[in-house]
Amino acid sequence: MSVTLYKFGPTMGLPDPSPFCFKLETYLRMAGVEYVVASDKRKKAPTGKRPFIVDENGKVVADSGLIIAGLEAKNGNPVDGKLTLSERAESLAFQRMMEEHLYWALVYFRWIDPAGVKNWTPFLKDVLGMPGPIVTLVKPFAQRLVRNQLGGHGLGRHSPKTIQDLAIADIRALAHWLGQKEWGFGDQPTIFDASLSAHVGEIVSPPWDSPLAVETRKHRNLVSHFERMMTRYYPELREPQESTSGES
Ligand SMILES: N[C@@H](CCC(=O)N[C@@H](CS)C(=O)NCC(=O)O)C(=O)O
Repeated sequence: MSVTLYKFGPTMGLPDPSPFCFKLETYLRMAGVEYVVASDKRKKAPTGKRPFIVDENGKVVADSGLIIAGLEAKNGNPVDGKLTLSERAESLAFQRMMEEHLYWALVYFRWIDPAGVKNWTPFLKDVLGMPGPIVTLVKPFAQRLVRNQLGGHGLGRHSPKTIQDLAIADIRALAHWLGQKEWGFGDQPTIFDASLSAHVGEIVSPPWDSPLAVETRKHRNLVSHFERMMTRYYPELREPQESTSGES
């Protein structure tokens, strides 16, 4: 029996435009959890957010972190089991930084910043799973929701330059911490790496420049880490020559 994964869908050379869906799908592959991707783009989790899964028993579980924690516990911690408690604490702190702070700057530069919106709009058809004319109608509502979320979080109350500077501080911290390490902890990727590659991927992969992409591309170690993860876990999305690199 496999779990059913509800995400948005592949776009921009990534498995998903949401770093949370991207991270979770990477985890499923890392842990060898069998899954099928649901084709239903409308079904909602009780939280109203994606990703969510329907597990083997038909139970809906929402939130990438909770889903991963549940699967790790159930399957004997196949991915983070070797980390010390101190490493787990570090991993969690970085995930919180990416997912509760950097993520919101990413959202700002996609949905609110005028340059981002102009370039992001063509992808909304894939993201929302709606025909173009419906997307045109829905976009202002989606933007209002995002604006409210950013205001509620607090980041959206700052100037664009401050949002940019705050996010760049996160990116630099990640780059300095990763340094020349292949993976965040030890000789195998862990949940930290799934989250890092999802965030870096969402920043550098869109085919337009954002201040976050310009900064992130300066940190070759972050970009190489993302590329390593893609080659290892998403060979089907890489260029033909990269998918035969021998990593598995
Ligand atoms: N903490 C959640 C965050 C999920 C999340 O924010 N998903 C966004 C997409 S990146 C979403 O579904 N947004 C729709 C909405 O807010 O209505 C997780 O880790 O799964």
